Amino acid sequence: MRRLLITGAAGQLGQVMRKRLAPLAKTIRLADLAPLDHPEQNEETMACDLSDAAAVHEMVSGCDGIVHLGGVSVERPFNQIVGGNIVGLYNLYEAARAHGRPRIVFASSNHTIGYYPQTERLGPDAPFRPDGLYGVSKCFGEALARMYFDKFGQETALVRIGSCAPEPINYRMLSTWLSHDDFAAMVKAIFRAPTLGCPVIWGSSANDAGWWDNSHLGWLGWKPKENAEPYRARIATHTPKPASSDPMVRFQGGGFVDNPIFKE
Ligand code: NAI
Ligand code: 15L
Repeated sequence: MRRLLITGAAGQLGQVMRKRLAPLAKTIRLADLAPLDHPEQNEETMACDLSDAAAVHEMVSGCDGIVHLGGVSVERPFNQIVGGNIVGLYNLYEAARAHGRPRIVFASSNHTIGYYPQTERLGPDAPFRPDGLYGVSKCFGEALARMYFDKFGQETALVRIGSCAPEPINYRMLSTWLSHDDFAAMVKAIFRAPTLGCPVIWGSSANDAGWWDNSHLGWLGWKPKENAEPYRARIATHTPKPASSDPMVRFQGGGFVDNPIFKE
């Protein structure tokens, strides 16, 4: 690619991915509402609020691919979620439609299905069971992406990320962990694929205790390499085992199911 856009580039995953994805494009365009670190030689930065349609059009213009990490990433009052995750998604897809339909990696979330019990194994067609307004906003994003694919051929990978972190630090993450390297390898495979469509991709490493079935993705050529299991002993040493009634060991979305509907 000539130019790859990473939104939410100032965030946790943005900071990790900007270096790992550098080989994908001559120029990496980093965009965020929050201040961005000084750009490297292969990078350019752009301040952009996703809720501002004109700014989003400018951000997307000239890009051949988009890794969309921007937006509210945890449970918040609805009026805080709506700008980035609802209006922002619409702005992004309208801008992509106007600028040659660059392939999009959409950072969706396990919180689209958070109310499933941890005893269930899920494939890509499991109905949504969001565990809060944040999860609902990601369901909206997935539905919007799907509609733009069916109507306009806009390709998107709907990546339902579990817990993308340097290492798993609690019992739930033995199932949900996605290593940074596995995430970067997935994104590279998504951009390498000759055709993509609009698949759901479960964003987890090859965890022995995983809940999600990616067997529909043989064509993608992505095989996660890491596994949370070797961290089990360390977690057992440092973390008391939660009671069987604790949402952290009952629901796939963990503690998010306990969130109230936050008000401003
Ligand atoms: P983060 O909260 O650290 O980063 C999100 C970034 O988006 C922030 O830098 C923020 O300034 C920016 N942002 C928020 N509202 C914006 C707006 N209106 N306009 C422009 N930028 C805005 O989140 P993190 O952990 O880096 O996650 C990245 C993406 O991946 C998020 O969309 C999140 O929902 C998703 N995700 C992350 C998971 C994880 O384990 N880190 C798990 C599941 C999904
Ligand atoms: C998410 O969707 C959040 O963005 C992230 O901060 C974690 O809470 C993650 O899910 C998780 O479920 O561990």
